[in-house]
Amino acid sequence: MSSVILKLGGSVITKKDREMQADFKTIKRISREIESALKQSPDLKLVLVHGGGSFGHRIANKYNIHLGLKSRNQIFGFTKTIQVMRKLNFILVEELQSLGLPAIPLQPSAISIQSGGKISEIYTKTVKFALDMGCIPVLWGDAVFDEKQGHSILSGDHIVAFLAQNLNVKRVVFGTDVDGVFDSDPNTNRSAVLIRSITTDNIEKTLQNISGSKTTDVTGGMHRKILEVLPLAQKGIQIEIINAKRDGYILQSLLGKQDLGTLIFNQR
Ligand code: IP8
Repeated sequence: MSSVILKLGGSVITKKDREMQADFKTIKRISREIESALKQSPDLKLVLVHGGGSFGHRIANKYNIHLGLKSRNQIFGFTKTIQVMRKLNFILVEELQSLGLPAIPLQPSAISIQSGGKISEIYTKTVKFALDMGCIPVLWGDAVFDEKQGHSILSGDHIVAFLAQNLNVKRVVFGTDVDGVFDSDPNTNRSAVLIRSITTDNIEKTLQNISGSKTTDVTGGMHRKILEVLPLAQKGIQIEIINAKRDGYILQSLLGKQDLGTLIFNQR
């Protein structure tokens, strides 16, 4: 049985414009949708990964954690970034567990090492054990030790890409706060059109039209997300980008519906 990785964007589960505020309403709704999907499809093996939103990004940015350790005061910022991410994760895991779901937090900074901002290692054995036992492993974008630069940021998207390559995964769903990938910026262009499917053949052309995220985001936006998942799509893993702010989309997506946002897949 293959697993599905669901990434919950930081902009979905936090109020991105307010420092360290979780979006409790959305977290509750999404947790219920996950519960409902697992009831209807009990064999579904689910891995959750979430982003930093207004918890991790601001503090990581303030202390330049992504640029590596250059001065002593960054050490506190490094530990603080890890702590605020644990707080956000705690809120999500508490909510899932309150519904009886066996969600288990697997702290990325404790099981990963990077080198120059790129993953050297994530100890995936723990994730596999958790899945085999019937748990829902929950990981998140985190500040991590880096063998070249002391510390760096491991984004949730990088975790997703790594896990998808190292576990038996057929589908990856990105729950974001937009409907999918547009042919131009929908915030500035009212006639922007949602691209329903991107194949590995037309991906480069599509990328030329997408700009990075505008809010404080030390790990980039949609552009980077697509580049990130390209090797996965090339390996035959189906990627879906959906709007997790829309009621029922996470549920429908987990149950296999594929026309909710943008689909990225290998045509060959
Ligand atoms: O929001 C980054 O994770 P992302 C998390 O998935 C931190 O890019 C700590 C900034």
